[in-house]
Amino acid sequence: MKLALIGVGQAGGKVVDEFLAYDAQAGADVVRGAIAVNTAKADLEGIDHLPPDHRILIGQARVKGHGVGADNELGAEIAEEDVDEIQGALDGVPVHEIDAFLVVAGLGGGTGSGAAPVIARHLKRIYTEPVYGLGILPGTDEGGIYTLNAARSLKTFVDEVNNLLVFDNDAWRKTGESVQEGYDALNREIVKRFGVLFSAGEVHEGSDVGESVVDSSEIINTLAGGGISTLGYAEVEVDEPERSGLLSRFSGGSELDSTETTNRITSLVRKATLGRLTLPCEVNGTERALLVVAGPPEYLNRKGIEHGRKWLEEQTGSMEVRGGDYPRRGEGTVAVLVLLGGVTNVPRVKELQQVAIEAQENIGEITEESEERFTDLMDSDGELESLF
Ligand SMILES: Nc1nc2c(ncn2[C@@H]2O[C@H](COP(=O)(O)OP(=O)(O)OP(=O)(O)O)[C@@H](O)[C@H]2O)c(=O)[nH]1
Ligand SMILES: [Mg+2]
Repeated sequence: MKLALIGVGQAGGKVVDEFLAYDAQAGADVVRGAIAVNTAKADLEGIDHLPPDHRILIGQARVKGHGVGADNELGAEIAEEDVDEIQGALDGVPVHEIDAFLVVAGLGGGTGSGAAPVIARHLKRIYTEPVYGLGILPGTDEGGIYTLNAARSLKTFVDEVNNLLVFDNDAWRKTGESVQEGYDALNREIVKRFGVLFSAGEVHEGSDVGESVVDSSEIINTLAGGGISTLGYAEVEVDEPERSGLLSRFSGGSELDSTETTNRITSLVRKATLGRLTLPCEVNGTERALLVVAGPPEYLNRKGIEHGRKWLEEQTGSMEVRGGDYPRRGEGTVAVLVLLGGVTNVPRVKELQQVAIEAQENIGEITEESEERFTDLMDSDGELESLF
C-alpha cells in the first residue's frame, strides 16, 4: 500500500529516513511522501534521505531550534501552534495517491511524544485516509520522566489514530552496544517488519503473481477497529531459483518438495508469533490478525498459508485471521510476518502505566519537598530585606 510518512522528533525522523532507504533499496515504491517534523534543528540536519524542504522545524519562536528537552506538554503546544507549517509541507504530498498516513515517533521524549498525537488528530480532521501511528516505547532504564511521557503519550496517541502500531525499545535493546549503534540496529529491525507489511499488496506489473496475494485492503481491514497492534517476524534463507525462459524453475530442473514448502511456512508462522514481537504480548485476546508470507513464488504455497492461518486462529482466538502471500525475489529468504491487530493482553502496557503513575506521584512529592526546602534555605527569619 502507498503511504505518506510523517516522522516526529528525532526517533521519528530517523525511522522515516531508514524507511526511505529501504523503499529505494527494495524497490518497494511504498512511500509517496515523507516529511520530518522537529523542534531541534540539529536533529533535522542529521537526516540523510529526506530533501531539506521536507524537514520542518517547528517552535522556532519558543525554543529557538533547541528542542523541548523531554517536555511533551510543550511539544504538544508547539505542534498546535505551528500546525499550519506542518500542513504546508503536507500540501506537497500527493494525498490522492496514498492509502494511509503513518505518523512515527518515540514516545519517551518531548517533541515526538507531544506532537505526534496532535499531528494525527489534525490529519484525521483534514483527510479521509486512515491515519496510523507507529509509537516507540522507551527502555525501562531511561528513567521516570521518559516512562511518564510514554504512558501519557500512548494513551493520547491511540485515541487519535485509526491504529497504533507499537515497537518496544526495552524488549529489543542489546547490551554491549553504544546507544547510537543500538538505535541504528533497532531502526533496521523496525523497517524490515513494517517494510514487509506495507509492501505486501504492492505487486507490480510484470512481477510474479502469487497464489493469493495480500491486498492493501486486507491490511487496512486488519488495522480497522483500532487499538494497539504488534508485529511478529521470522525468516529463513533459501536458494533462489535461477529464472530461465518464461517459467521460473531451478537451473537443475528439480522441483521443490511441496511438503517441505508447507512445513517451512507453518514453522515460520509459529516462530514469528511465539518469538519476540515488536510489542511483546499474550497472543490470545487478539481481535484480528494478518499473515503475510514473503519470498520467491516457488516457495509460497496455499497449503502452508492455510495451515498457518488456522493455527493463528487457534492461538489468538480470533475469527478474523487473514492471510496471503507477497511474492518477491532477490532477498534469498522466505519470511513470515504476523500482524496482531487490537491486542488486549499486554503486560508491558500495564507495567508502563503503573511505573508512570508512581513517577508522577514521586515527581509531585519531590517538587513540593524541594519548594519547601528552598523556602527554608532562603529564609533569614526576616533579618534580610530584598533589594526591591
Ligand atoms: N528505536 C529508536 N528509538 C529511539 C531513537 N532515538 C530515540 N529513541 C527513543 O525515542 C525516545 C524519544 O527520543 P527522541 O526521539 O530523541 O525525542 P524527541 O521526540 O526528539 O523529543 P525531545 O528531544 O525531547 O525534543 C527516547 O526516549 C528513546 O526511547 C532511535 O533512533 N531509534
Ligand atoms: Mg530530540
